Amino acid sequence: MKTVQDSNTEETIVAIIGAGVSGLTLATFLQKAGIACIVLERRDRAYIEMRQRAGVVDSRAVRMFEQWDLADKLLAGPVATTIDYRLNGNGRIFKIAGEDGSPGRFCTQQMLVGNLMRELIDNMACDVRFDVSDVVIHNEEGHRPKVTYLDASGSHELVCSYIAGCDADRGISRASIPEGVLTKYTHEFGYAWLAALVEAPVTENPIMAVSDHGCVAQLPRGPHRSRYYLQCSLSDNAADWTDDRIWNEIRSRLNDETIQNAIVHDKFFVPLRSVVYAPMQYHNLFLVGDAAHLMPPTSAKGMNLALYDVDMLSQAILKAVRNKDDSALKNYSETVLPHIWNYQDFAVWMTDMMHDAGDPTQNGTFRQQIARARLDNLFNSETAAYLHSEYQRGTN
Ligand code: RFL
Repeated sequence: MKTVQDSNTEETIVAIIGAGVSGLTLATFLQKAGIACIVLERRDRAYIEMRQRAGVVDSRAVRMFEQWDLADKLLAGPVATTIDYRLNGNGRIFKIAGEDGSPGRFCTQQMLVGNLMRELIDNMACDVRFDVSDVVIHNEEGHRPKVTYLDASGSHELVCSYIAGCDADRGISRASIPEGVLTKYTHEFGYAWLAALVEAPVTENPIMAVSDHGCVAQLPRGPHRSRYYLQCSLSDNAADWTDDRIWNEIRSRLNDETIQNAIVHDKFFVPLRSVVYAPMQYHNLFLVGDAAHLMPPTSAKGMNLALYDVDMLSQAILKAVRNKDDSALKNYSETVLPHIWNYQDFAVWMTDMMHDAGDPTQNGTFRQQIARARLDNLFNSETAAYLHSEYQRGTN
């Protein structure tokens, strides 16, 4: 698939920076379509296979994998189509409406990434290069793009037609774009989530709970594990949150003294913020996933939006390579951004509702009552419930 020009210079069609969920998915689609690509990743394979994050591939993304005939290879079984929205311990089960044959699937990001690696590297023999460093993008107008990097054997140069920046928020792709080209839009919510992976499954429905002591969520992470998220202060750190405190807060916020302590496998803090960079392209570099936008985990959409970008970019590259028509590539950013903003709106709506409705010391009792009215609406209005379901499915 690649042409070797000399020992250190090679040629490919798409250079992909980053072997996270977006880089691996893009490479899998391109490889399946017969378009040469090389993936450059700074970490080793074992590290990437261990990294735990998201849990649900939404209906829209499932449909995308089905269209590529990859859903059964990559994804696990159907996910719960219910959410237990609790207010001070009183639960109401929200049923996600309008499933149309492609329900969301349970698949932790770790499982998806592991399955993508097996398919891409072990079955399709795609060229994924781990442990690279000093990746530099050369993307000047009028020149063929190229990427230079180092590995244990020395320095290398990849000449290509397109570069996909799939290296997330702290990668080099977005940073390679000259100052003044991108606009950064950002919103800080003013609090953080403590994420704790525990050895206890979700017993009935995934839980999103509002309480006077702050928000708590329990989401499935396999048959024996779940991830709890607890609203906390931006200044908190791991030493403030012993395992005992985590379980006491869970019992208090869910108003359920029967919950037993279980092993806490890991815990980390996520500041809740929304970020969008626009445009998502510069000459022949295209930003994908977290390199272009960050979502608060309340929305459970970060990975799903990364998959949306991959869907749009892979189709645009196919059109450019197969039909010599680069119109979709030129419009990549304009095509993708309305969807991203739509889901940022959902994320802000969801985050404000789940946090304002609880602890009033954050935003006051007026916003608390408004947020509780929003929550009630999901159960009192079919229209509100349907819109919420569309967002959960990723289909609007
Ligand atoms: P990734 O998955 O972080 O992959 C980026 C890859 O780029 C590599 N890299 C480089 N490689 C070469 N050279 C460089 N200079 C490089 N710099 C970086 C990195 O090593 C890495 O392998 O980004 P990608 O592909 O854009 O995917 C985005 C998703 O990972 C992210 O949006 C989700 O994890 C967000 N997210 C969730 N999304 C959901 O859809 N549902 C969820 O329930 C959900 N929960 C979460 C989340 C993210 C969380 N954290 C840790 C921020 C829960 C949490 C706690």
